[in-house]
Amino acid sequence: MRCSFAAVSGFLALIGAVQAAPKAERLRLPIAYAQKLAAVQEATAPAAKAVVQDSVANASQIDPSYAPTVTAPKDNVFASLTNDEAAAVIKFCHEQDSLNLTAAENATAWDNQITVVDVLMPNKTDALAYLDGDGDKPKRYAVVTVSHGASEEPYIEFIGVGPLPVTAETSLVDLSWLSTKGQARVHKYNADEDAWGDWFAEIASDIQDITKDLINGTVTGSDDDDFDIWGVDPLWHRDGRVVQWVTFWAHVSEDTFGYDATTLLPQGLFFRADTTGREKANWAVTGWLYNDQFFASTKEFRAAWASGTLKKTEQTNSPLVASYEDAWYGTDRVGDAYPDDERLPPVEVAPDGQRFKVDEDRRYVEWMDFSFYFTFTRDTGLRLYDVTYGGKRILFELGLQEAVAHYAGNDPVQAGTSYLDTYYGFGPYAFQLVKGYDCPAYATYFNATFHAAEESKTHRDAICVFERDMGGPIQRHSSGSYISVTKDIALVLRTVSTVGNYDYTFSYTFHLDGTIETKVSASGYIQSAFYAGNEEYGYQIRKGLSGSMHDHVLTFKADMDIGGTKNSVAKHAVVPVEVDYPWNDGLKRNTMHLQRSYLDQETGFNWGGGTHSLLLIVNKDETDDFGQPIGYRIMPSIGNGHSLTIKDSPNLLNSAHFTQEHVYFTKQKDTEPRVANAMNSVDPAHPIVDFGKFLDGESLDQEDVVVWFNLGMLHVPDQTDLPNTVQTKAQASMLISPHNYLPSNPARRSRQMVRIDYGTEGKASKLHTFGKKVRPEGTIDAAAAYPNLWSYAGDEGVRKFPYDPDHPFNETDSIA
Ligand SMILES: *[C@@H]1O[C@H](CO)[C@@H](O)[C@H](O)[C@H]1NC(C)=O
Ligand SMILES: *[C@@H]1O[C@H](CO)[C@@H](O)[C@H](O)[C@H]1NC(C)=O
Ligand SMILES: *[C@@H]1O[C@H](CO)[C@@H](O)[C@H](O)[C@H]1NC(C)=O
Ligand SMILES: *[C@@H]1O[C@H](CO)[C@@H](O)[C@H](O)[C@H]1NC(C)=O
Ligand SMILES: *[C@@H]1O[C@H](CO)[C@@H](O)[C@H](O)[C@H]1NC(C)=O
Ligand SMILES: *[C@@H]1O[C@H](CO)[C@@H](O)[C@H](O)[C@H]1NC(C)=O
Ligand SMILES: *[C@@H]1O[C@H](CO)[C@@H](O)[C@H](O)[C@H]1NC(C)=O
Ligand SMILES: [Cu+2]
Repeated sequence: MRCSFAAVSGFLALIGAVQAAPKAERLRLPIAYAQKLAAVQEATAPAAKAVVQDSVANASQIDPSYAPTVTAPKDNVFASLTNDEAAAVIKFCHEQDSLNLTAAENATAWDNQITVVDVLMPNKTDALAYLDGDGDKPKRYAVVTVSHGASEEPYIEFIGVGPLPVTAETSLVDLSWLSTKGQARVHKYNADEDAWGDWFAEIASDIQDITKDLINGTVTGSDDDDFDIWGVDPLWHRDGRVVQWVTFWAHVSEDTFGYDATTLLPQGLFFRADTTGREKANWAVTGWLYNDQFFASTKEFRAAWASGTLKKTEQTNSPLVASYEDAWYGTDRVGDAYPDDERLPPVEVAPDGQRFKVDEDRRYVEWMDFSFYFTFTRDTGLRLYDVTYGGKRILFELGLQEAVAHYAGNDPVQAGTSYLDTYYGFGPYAFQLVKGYDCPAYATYFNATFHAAEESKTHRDAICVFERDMGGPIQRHSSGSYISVTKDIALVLRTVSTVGNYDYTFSYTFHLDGTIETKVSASGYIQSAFYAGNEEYGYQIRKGLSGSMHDHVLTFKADMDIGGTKNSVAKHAVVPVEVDYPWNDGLKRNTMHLQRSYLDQETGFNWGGGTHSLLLIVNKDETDDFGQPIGYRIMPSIGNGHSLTIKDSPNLLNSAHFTQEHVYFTKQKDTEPRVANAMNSVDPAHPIVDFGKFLDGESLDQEDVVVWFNLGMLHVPDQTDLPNTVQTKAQASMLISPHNYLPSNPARRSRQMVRIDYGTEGKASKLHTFGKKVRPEGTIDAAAAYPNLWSYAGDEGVRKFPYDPDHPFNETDSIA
């Protein structure tokens, strides 16, 4: 029932309750927040009485150039290595005889070389001492990835270099403490990748007559080959042998419009290569597969083809098209135009400038009651540190850990494919964002730099941060006499990485109610399969083509600190029960209960079909007014958490034990900073980091809890995945949200609300605008909303060895 009197008096009662809010000491809650709340009450109280017009002088004049800066309270101790630091580290390594390095520029597979240089994140203990107290700034270290190719047993090793800057104190530092196997190195089973490529071309060249007949093209090792040959990742390890299945993919050349569509053009011809050891003489082709017919040698395959007993497939998957419009794998616009589509659609603008503060050098942002530092790494791209809300840390660290794409199929290449994408890295592929498309034109953009193969590469404007209107209210209520509504204004930090065929957009969104959303959306080209007998592994999406189904699992680390580092994991389950109440005359009632318990020790958790359990990171020692522990809830938002469908993957072995449940909770340890190592896929049986070893039954009772949550999607492509997957369906997100943490909804502090009183006269009687600018005066620059995209410039490279900062080396061919 809508009773206007009751609604109004309820509203006034609410104001009264807030004005009587307890003092900060009693709240035992974000003190800064409580203080600010008190201040806001003063500011808003008159508004609630009868302010019809703005209280801010000349408030309607807009200022699009407003862009406040701030000095971060501390240095960013998580910052990426600078170009100078990377150069100094590389030079230092070249001076160490023990490493026997060859300059990356000249190195072959049989030399030792530096592949990556990155910052070694400071231990949390040291970082907190600095951030929270008088502790010294943690010493800065680099982690150097060295590929030891100069032996029969090639390996990749991670070595620390520090402290930085390089001085006489600097030395090589053992990093075995970062490894669950006690050794920061893996056997480099793919050391001879380049040689394999040449050898595959020889194999294919030997059967040119057959490929011409079966798949209408040839490979001879020349630049205009019709096919690319590649296959499983990771490699298979069986009985001491290293085995890989590879297949033919049509090479899309300039003639065929140059689209990056190779993964849509599998040809259905496979061979098995045994590449054990480093001598080509010992490598062998041990099988061919075509149209579900297996042959144990090239000789047998040729004999079957020559004798005509080979059953040929009816299907083809040819890239050849008659005209531009026929390029079905092309992404350019085709088809009848939508009505009115030549006109401009609505566009996001920031009429009154930037409402958040940035310390550009320290990569630090303050918005409303939030603050955070961010950084960028080669392996995982964008990462957030020391995220505070109301002046208190809620997250020490938030960011991607690993991304798995696990395929399946009746052919060995699909069956054998389980990408661990940090091997390729999210940093190298975090390309420049397209202003006005990836992020609003008005966003604040940051460069992203990584150091690989002794070169520093900078992606211009690869990270964006912007405030946005989420397009609807965060709060509203209407009664018979008034309506109150608050805009959902949020801050977004975003980056996009195109790892091979897929484009992953990562967005961290901060909301006025204290919630942080972590979201990933996927687009790009699917990796498809040749359609032959594989209807159990996906849909046919075109002649000769299967949308090979697969799971995406993207694992994030959320090192939460709620009211300090001592936290517990509460599980509040809502369960159906039958209850006999004193008032029910002996007739038991079916109902539900909130059952409170704790997850006592390190564990994984699965939300199952419905989110009937609330998972909370709480602090038992910090309670609200009612004695309940303060906490933050972690809850799936889009999607419902994700885990790999395939159990005990024969491809991933010990390298991805973090993919079996939706979320894991472990006790924070300086020795367990990451769920995986970027080289886990090189030797999945013996990875540097096996997450399974993190789960060793330690107590989570008032300990420093780390949450590892999985976002993902089961991807069963259908025809609308052609030519590129659409993000509408391919996305997932997780919320971290205050739960018994604040005395009321803090979005109420926002001026971006309105209350409209209307009575019985059929018109508005009062407008409450709460001190914000209304009916703005000024000009919004339309051109600023539509930036000149000719400024899109791509990457910049700076060679690091030898290093001459004044003469940047500008090779941009290969950025990975
Ligand atoms: C309001 O702002 C405009 C533009 O900045 C300025 O010209 C004008 O003098 C201001 N008016 C007052 C009353 O401050
Ligand atoms: C690479 O080799 C060439 C030819 O030997 C030499 O001139 C050059 O200095 C080497 N580059 C580096 C960085 O050592
Ligand atoms: C150093 O590496 C080179 C190849 O770059 C190799 O020939 C040589 O044997 C290595 N030296 C030592 C001492 O391992
Ligand atoms: C085979 O390739 C040739 C060009 O090399 C092309 O003209 C022809 O259409 C192709 N056939 C099929 C079935 O794709
Ligand atoms: C971003 O990178 C470009 C290219 O290296 C450089 O010109 C520009 O100064 C960089 N911007 C900042 C803010 O560092
Ligand atoms: C970080 O912590 C690990 C494990 O306790 C320790 O071995 C390592 O020396 C620490 N690193 C630094 C730079 O203090
Ligand atoms: C790249 O470097 C070469 C050689 O130093 C120079 O001639 C050329 O102008 C540079 N190109 C750009 C785009 O800076
Ligand atoms: Cu997919």
